[in-house]
Amino acid sequence: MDPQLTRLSKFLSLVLRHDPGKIGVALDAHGWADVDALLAASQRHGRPLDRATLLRIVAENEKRRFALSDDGRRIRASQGHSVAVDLALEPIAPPDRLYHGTATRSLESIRRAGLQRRSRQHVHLSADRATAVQVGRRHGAPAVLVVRAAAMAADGHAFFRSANGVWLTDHVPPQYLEAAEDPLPDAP
Ligand code: HQG
Repeated sequence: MDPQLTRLSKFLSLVLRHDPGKIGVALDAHGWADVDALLAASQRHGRPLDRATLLRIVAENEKRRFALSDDGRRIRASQGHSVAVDLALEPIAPPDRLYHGTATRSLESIRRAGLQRRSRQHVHLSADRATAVQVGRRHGAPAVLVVRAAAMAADGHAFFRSANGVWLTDHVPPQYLEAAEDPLPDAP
């Protein structure tokens, strides 16, 4: 994505996941914002965003972070919220194993307390290891934790998959974490 679109995409993540009040936009209970209201509020706050640009961001965002409603009148972030929204996702059976990327310095605490949501609404997991490495790298020297997801589900923990393929759950107790893999080299 070109740098200008990336900047606007980050701005949209901020508004639609964390701080809609920053530009005076309202999210409904399921996290949807009215597109017209969002465009107007963005303009008012010095972010020139028109409908065509918004549609490009939705279409071209490499993680497909945003979704439009079927009628195209509302938009929401598909995951990653810190504000309380109910994405109304149906629980689904996870694969046997899921992956979580984190910083090596967090491993000890995670071993003790399990994976916590922290500031977000869910713990975020991925179906593949490579994605987890990228996620972990955002926090420092990355490490990948392997989650025994099917065993968790069998014990009654609910799993969800966001519209852009991120696996979500409330908490991963430590007993479902496999031994951490070696810290990964910093190079890709
Ligand atoms: C860590 C990005 C110590 C957890 C990604 C993580 C993802 C603990 C950090 C999405 C802990 C929270 C979310 C414990 C959890 N002790 N540390 N007990 N439990 N943590 O950013 O999963 O690019 O809120 O390991 O791709 O890194 O924004 O979560 O390191 O899908 O679309 O606490 O954000 O997506 O960090 O990332 P975050 P995350 P986007």
